[in-house]
Amino acid sequence: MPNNFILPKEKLWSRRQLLQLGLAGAGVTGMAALWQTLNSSASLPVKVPPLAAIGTVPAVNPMKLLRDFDYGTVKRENGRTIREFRLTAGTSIIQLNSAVSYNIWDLNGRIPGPTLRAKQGERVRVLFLNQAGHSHSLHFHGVHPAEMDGVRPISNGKATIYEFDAEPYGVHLYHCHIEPVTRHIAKGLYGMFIIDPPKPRPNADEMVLIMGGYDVNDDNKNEYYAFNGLPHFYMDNPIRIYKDQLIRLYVLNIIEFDPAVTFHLHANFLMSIVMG
Ligand SMILES: [Cu+2]
Repeated sequence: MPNNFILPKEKLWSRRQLLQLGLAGAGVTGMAALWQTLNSSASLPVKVPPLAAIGTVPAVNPMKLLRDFDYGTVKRENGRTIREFRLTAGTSIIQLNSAVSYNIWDLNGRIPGPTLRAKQGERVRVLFLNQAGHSHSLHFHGVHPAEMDGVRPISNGKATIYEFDAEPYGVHLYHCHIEPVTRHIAKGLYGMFIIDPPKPRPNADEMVLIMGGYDVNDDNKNEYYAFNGLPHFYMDNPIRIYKDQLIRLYVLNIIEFDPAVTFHLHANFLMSIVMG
């Protein structure tokens, strides 16, 4: 199995960058643990197959991304809950197969970017640092003020804050909005943004499946297609689940250059909830 992130980078926010955003020294009151506490009444615990069961794979890989949710950090400001995320755009080389590597733009060293997760009505704050050598931005689908639409370019080396209320609940997308948008998305600057409903859904083994494409010869056609960043990964590494347990798939199609694709599951019963 090749290392699919040949140039992994630990992107750290310096105190200087946080000072620029006026955020140095802000107190963190909790993270995923608080989220779990808030949702502790959902229902029975869910069993998830251990990652070790899939053998030797890179540190960042589609199997890990499958059940990886970024709940950010929770802060209280002026009596209001703020859920804060940090996203850094960078560059990496991804090994698409044994013969083809491809220069990508990544978010927090991965493709797709982190699956951000908030609850409807919370205040969402996204700190965006661009270290990808080109102007980029983050545009969130959903409802937010025009000035938070993420169309304004953020130059290389600069940072900005996007802040808005998490509305409405459902499965959303975020991506870079710099022209040509198709190219900026196809090279990796995208991710899923889940807003959970006020009343939690029943506990389930939840998984993220993001469909993407790679146009490696710049002909505006995709040569490779992937779930969660890497072509054919799940063909060689089947997704394991437990019998008689509710499964919830969050599915997103971010394939550029193709008008439509389908998602087909080989199973007897599937309930589909189409969002946006
Ligand atoms: Cu971009």
